[in-house]
Amino acid sequence: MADTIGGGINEDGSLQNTIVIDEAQFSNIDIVGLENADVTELTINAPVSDVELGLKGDQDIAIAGARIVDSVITNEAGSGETASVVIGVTKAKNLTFETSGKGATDLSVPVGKMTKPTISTAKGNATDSITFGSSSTLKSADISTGKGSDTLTFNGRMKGKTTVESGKGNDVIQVNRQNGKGKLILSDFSKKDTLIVGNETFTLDNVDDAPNFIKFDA
Ligand SMILES: [Ca+2]
Repeated sequence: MADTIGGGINEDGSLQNTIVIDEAQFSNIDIVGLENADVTELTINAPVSDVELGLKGDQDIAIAGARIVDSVITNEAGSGETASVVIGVTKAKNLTFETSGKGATDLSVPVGKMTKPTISTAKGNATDSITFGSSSTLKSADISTGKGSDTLTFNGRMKGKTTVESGKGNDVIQVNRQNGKGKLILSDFSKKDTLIVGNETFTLDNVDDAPNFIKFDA
């Protein structure tokens, strides 16, 4: 039986994020700052699965600790708002990040492994930022960021095949990856987009010179 935590209104009128978790796993998560705080901090004490987080855009969320599997984070923030989430768990497997509202996404994975995530931000003009830090390992991601000028940063180890559909807008894709044999596929790289690899900058004009672990076909 799943329980919903949060979802209320703080004293300042801001909306609380929501957490849906099976009762049997409840003791595996410590939750701090769900009420009347700027950041909701989740500490995963023991692996959890099928957790659902709803981000309202008023409170940031930071997740640390042990493994999370088959979980869903939904950006429910409204237009003009930004849902910020930091995921720094040991391993996040089969994470789905989806966006039901028109709000922007600021997603950061500073450390830990993220395997087979599906990340999709608002289809509208929201400006999204997705960052994988130098101590992270990303494997086989599927990312789409819609319209708006989005920034995607891959500074960690990359494995498998990661596909990015950055949509319309002046998108910037920065790659400073550590070792790893992964491929990065920029399926809709257009003349408005910029690819930065190390200290080299590529546009559609010179994209043939980009390192060959980066592909431009769907
Ligand atoms: Ca875009």
